[in-house]
Order: sequence, then structure tokens, then C-alpha cells
Amino acid sequence: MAPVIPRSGDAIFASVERVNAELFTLTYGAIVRQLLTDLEEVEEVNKQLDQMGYNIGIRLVDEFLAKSNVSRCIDFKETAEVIAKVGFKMFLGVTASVSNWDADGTCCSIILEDNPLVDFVELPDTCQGLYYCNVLSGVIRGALEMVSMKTEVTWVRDMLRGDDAFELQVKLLKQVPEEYPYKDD
Ligand code: MYR
Repeated sequence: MAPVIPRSGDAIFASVERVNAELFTLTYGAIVRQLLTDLEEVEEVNKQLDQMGYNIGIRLVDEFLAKSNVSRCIDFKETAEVIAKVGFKMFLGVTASVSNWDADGTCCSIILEDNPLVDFVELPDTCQGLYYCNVLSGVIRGALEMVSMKTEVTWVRDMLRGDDAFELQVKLLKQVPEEYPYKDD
């Protein structure tokens, strides 16, 4: 019988992390599949995934701020970088890049080349209109709303539709100034 070779702590953590990531990916896939069965129309599934993401995003921002030690961003450009580099890393285990800024710094693209949500995923022809990762657009919209930024988040590229990357366009619609709690006399 082959001897049992104990693995180092790091190796065990790495494999637990990988199993967790796979379980997360498969669970998300099962949710999408169930929504497709229940709602039938892919448009409705897109809406539902976005709404689920929004509900996650409005809660997740507290955990993000508590764990990341990120201080207040000076503008939307910095916020987008924080989402791509720190937020995606924290919750999805990958980093994204930010590009395609418009002239006034209110619209950009967050680009993901590696997306663990789509590991093992292949869409059948009947799901062509599906934005499988729509939960992510909702998460970003919800999280940003909690830090006073109203945004519109839309998919520009999607590897499940044959594109070479995942690209989310994030457009700042309105920034509600936070009220200073004390009155200056
Ligand atoms: C500030 O208060 O100015 C900082 C705002 C940072 C908001 C970051 C929101 C994190 C969203 C994480 C998205 C993860 C997607 C998987």
C-alpha cells in the first residue's frame, strides 16, 4: 500500500480553497439552471440574476469595507480601480482591469479575462440571450449604491457569447453627496 504523505498546511488550504471555489461555481450554475426552469424566458432570468446580485451587493459592501481597509475613494476612477483590483479579488478570487474611460471620467469598462463563475459552463442554443454572469452587474450596482453612487451596469463582452473577455460597462448616473452630520456655525 502506498504510504500516506501528509501535505503541508499551505497545500491543504489551497485545495480547500479550490474545492470551495468549485462548489461556489457549481452552486451558481444550479441557481441559473433552476431560474431557467422556473421562469422560462431568458430575459426574466437576466432580470432575476441582476436583482439577486443587487441584493447581495447592498449587503456585501459592509463586509468589503470592514475587511479591505480601503479608505474613501476620491473619485469614481479610484472607486472603479478598487472594485476591479480589491473587490473582485476578495469575492471572486481574480482581479479585473479598468479601461475605456470616457472624457469626463463617469463611464468605464471593467474587464475580466478569468471568470470562475463560468468554469464548466457551456450554454445551449436555447440560452443565447442569457447573461449568465448577470449577478455580477447587480452586485456592482448594489454595492455602489450603498456608497452613494447610482450606476448603470451593462455587459459589453461575454466569453459565453464568443467574445474574447468579459467586459462590464459601468456608468455613473448620479453621485449623491453624503451629508456632513454636524452643522458648522
Ligand atoms: C469608498 O467608500 O469610497 C470606497 C468604495 C468602494 C466600493 C467597493 C465596492 C466593492 C464591490 C465589490 C464587487 C465584487 C464583485 C465580485
